[in-house]
Amino acid sequence: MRPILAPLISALMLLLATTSALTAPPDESGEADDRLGWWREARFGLFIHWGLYAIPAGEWNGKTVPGVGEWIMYHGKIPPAGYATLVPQFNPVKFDADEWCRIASDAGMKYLVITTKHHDGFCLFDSQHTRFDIMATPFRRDIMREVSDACRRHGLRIGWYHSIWDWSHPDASGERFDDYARVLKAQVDELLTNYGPIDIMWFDGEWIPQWTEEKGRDLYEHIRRAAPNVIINNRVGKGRGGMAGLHNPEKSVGDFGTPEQEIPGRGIPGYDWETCMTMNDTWGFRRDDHNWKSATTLVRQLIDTASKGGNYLLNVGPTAEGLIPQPSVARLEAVGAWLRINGESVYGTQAGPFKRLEWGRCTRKGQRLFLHVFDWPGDGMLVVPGLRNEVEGAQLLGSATPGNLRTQQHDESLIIHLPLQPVSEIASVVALDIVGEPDIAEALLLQRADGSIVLRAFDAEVIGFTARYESGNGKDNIGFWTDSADVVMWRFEVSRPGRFRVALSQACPADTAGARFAVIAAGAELSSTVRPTSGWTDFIDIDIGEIEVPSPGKCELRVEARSRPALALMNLRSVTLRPIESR
Ligand code: FHN
Repeated sequence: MRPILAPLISALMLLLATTSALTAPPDESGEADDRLGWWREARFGLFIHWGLYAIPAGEWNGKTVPGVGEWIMYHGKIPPAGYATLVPQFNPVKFDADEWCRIASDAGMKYLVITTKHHDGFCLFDSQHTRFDIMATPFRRDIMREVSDACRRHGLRIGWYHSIWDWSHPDASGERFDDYARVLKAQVDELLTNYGPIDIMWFDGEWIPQWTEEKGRDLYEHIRRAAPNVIINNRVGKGRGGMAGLHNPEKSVGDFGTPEQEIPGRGIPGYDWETCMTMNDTWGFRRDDHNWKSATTLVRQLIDTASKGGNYLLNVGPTAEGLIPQPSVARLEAVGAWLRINGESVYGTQAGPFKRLEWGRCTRKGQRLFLHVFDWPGDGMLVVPGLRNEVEGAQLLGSATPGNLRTQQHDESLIIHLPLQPVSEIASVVALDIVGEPDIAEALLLQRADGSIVLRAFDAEVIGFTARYESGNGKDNIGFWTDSADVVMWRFEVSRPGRFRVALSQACPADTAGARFAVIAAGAELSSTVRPTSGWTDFIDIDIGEIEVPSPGKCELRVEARSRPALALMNLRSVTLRPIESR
């Protein structure tokens, strides 16, 4: 609880931190590399959403409240006074921080990020700045204290999730938001000061209009000076780009990007990023959510993320008693079992050098490529397309018969002779040692036998920070095209020049359709407008006119916005050039 001196102590802490803010230099990239070193090595962490919302667990006054469990106050339109009735009920007698950390560590996780305060405003730690905290419950134990101590006992790095949006604080939504922002900063100071060295500050709820990039930058620099080694996500500012999950350092502050519930199709090349993912459909516990992803899906998502140079933050939502749900525990055990055999193919790796592998993914560690085979070749011949390097060796991780696998070069590809049975149905890993930097023949986009040229989203290059390739759930397209300055382009080879009809496969809900765009190729420009469809995955083909490609050779086609869309320009699945038979 709050002794009378508490506000004075916090004010002093705040003053000291602010003062130090005036003296320490801003961050230099070298320091960022030092700070992020362990995090880039780690690749895999545990996300924990826990709070009062675990008590109702998706139900209020006998009625099911739709949406994620931690949003029940909002979706259930529960007033703060009604929600506060949960405080005297919060008594997680089965909570055991050491058990949670053991589960995480056995799963192969290297760090943990837990909600210290979610949007509902309830603090799981003893704060001098609110009565709406754990010390007001029958439990009266500081969760952050117990979690941070247990993390250190189990060798886990410690991350604090903290929501900027606060549904309960009286100043967090009105004219006195700046007063609330001072409390927010003071609570961040408590979280950085009271629990020993902390490794990550993971902000969220930044999208509210009262929170600005300027406030985010101020908070980032405040933390940077108060705790130089703490890593801070891009949701401290407005970098999430309209929830697009992309990190755009030219426009926002933060040490890493935070795509959520999806793995960017090409990753976010050149930047640090972490995908956060639920195991079912909710972050906070819901007793009725049994839509669990399989262990195979979770392992392959971890691999997919690492193959694109990202971290994977996998979520659990503990119950009101303080238990991680058994389905989550079972999946984490399976992921840990896979990592005990194949961990070197994830930890400390970088993105692989291939644009696409039909049968799996690739991560890289220096001159060692880790080929994650999801689809085991029936004939035992694994074809690595375009790889021209000399090979020093190839081993199958976890194989009962260790030793080098036979490899051969064939037609600018490498063939690896595998045993007929995989080591793991989830993913078997071939560690391939190559000579020199990866030398991969880029598969040029070629004109088809019928003369057509089909430019697919996966093969596109994107210039910009919002538009990007997305796949899964009915998508195989360029999406999140919220910045009209972004350009989507293809490079391809024309062997039979002539005149072509140009068609786009596009999807765009009516409320944002209608923006103008242009297709530029071979010196010609065709203009058109985005047609409305029933949704982001309802694609239609639209004909936008004719172009002439006068001579054979390399060609480039660009799609550019010519007006600002209401939300996003379109989802673009492909551009097709069909030859017009000369009469
Ligand atoms: O609104 C929150 C949501 O409850 C959850 O915490 C996720 C996890 O990153 N973040 C916000 C939605 O983007």
